[in-house]
Amino acid sequence: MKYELYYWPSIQGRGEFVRLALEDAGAAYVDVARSRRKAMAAMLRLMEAGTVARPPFAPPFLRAGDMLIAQTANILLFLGPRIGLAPRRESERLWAHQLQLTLADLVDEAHNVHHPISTALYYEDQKAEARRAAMQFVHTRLPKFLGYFENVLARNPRSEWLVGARTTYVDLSLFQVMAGLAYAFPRAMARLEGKHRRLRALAERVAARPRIAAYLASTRRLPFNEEDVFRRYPALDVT
Ligand SMILES: N[C@@H](CCC(=O)N[C@@H](CS)C(=O)NCC(=O)O)C(=O)O
Repeated sequence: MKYELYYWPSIQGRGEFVRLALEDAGAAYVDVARSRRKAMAAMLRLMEAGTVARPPFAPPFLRAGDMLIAQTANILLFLGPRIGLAPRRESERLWAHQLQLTLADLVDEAHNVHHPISTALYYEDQKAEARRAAMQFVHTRLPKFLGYFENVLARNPRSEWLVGARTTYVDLSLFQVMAGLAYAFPRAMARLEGKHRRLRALAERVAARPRIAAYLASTRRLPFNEEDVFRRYPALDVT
């Protein structure tokens, strides 16, 4: 099976969670919008109701044979077992999905710090509100989410991964969230460092996995930037 990943070509964004799973598995895939001219138009067409029976609302989405699947956590729920990155038992699969959805909540909250009023406005049009949102996020929500995932790691009796005995797509996503947060909130993350020993160790183990290490060193891994979900605005890295 050759997968087609549809995502905006110039940012890591939410597409990166899918990309990391495909890369770690060594799966055959095409990053459509980065692969050829006019691919963006094809991607946008797929989102228009009327062209396909089940149009996605937003990227990322994945074409697998005749299926077109959107929503990051949903894509990973589908891909995980097919590429060897999901647990076998149903209860553990649901647990992995639950954790992935919680990570999606964290990603949304991190994004909404720079877009607290609306995604449809520029950051520059909502700077004052963004500063207020940053205070709440950095002091309350970020420690709560990270504490939760640290605790999940501490409670897994079977391994140092999040779910069961082996690496799953959720571990790869947690690595990506930690990398994004360290980029966007370097001071806040440095302050919290001592409290999340297991999270940091997990992120290091993921980064050292041979296919992930090769991917991170390649040109396929775009740098973080200020068009992306995680953005470095010093005014929002509050103390
Ligand atoms: N809940 C969706 C969110 C998808 C999403 O927000 N995609 C962004 C890029 S990362 C987008 O292009 N949104 C366009 C829009 O919301 O109009 C997911 O997790 O995949």
